[in-house]
Amino acid sequence: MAKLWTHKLSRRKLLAGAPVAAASIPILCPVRTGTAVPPHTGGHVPSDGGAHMGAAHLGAVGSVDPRVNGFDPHEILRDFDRGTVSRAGDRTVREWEIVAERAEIEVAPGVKFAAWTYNRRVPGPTLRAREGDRLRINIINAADHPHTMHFHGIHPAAHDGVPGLGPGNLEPGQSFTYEFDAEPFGFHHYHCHSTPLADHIAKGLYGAFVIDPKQGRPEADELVMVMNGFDTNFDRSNEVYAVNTVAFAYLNEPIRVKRGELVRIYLLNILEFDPLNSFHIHANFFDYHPTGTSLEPTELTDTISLAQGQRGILELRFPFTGRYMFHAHVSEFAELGWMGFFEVVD
Ligand SMILES: [Cu+2]
Repeated sequence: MAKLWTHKLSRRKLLAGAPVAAASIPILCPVRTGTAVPPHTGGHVPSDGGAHMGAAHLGAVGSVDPRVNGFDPHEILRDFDRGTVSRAGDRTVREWEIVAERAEIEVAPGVKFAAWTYNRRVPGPTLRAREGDRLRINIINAADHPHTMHFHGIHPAAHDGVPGLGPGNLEPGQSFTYEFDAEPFGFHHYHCHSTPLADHIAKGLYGAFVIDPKQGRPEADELVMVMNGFDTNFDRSNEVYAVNTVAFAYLNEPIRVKRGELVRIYLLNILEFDPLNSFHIHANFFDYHPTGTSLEPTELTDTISLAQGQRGILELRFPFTGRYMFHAHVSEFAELGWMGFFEVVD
């Protein structure tokens, strides 16, 4: 209990702009006016008590250049990797090459993070198949720690990517081909399962995994949103929160969608160190399909909470043009990077 409180205290310090936190996160700017001191002021209360902080001060000062990271959160949204396709009899076979390797990434302006990655991306590539396809995922461990690739789905134990089963941990330099069928249809994910598990996930070894139903889904503008976070000061709590890694990426540059068009969001919570994450859309509602395993939604809502590893499919249309906010309804996460806008255009 005392340990938990220490974590919370540490993060409160960050929001309060204490010197230790200010040193690690110099740029994140709390949204609430007058309730917290922006860390970039070095912990000094502005003469007006912070009342000058308004909508114009949402988010961070500056932005992350995607060329520095080698990946762009805006491209990740609509980037589906269907693998190299071949046929075996009447079946479709899909193959992917995945390399586990280290990479330094920038998760907020000026905040570097020593990540462990699949294919130098965080999240890793969004793998996409159709129900019943044969899948082969060739992984090479080019990192200096043992890693695995554990898929959510239905498959034999030897291909579950868990230490002690099948090939178990892949040592540096080792490779293995996980092979199984794409089932069940829905929205799933994959992640490293080496231990300590929380660290291997929190360092960035995860990605989204879409299995389309045989009959497909209605045509839509499809977006992948992986809700993640980063422990930048090794206190086992997150200092930066985001969708697709870069804090405030969609606040600085809103996601453009068309008025009246069906938007389908594949939403995954892969956050470590916090038990819950959430998604809230302003001025609209969405149909929610938990785990995407049914074509019928279970709920029409504007807010959904997801525990670690939970995911679902959201479908909505925007009836009006304009700018609509979306963010974690955990306000603290929103203030530390997890908020953005849709820009709805004709
Ligand atoms: Cu690992």
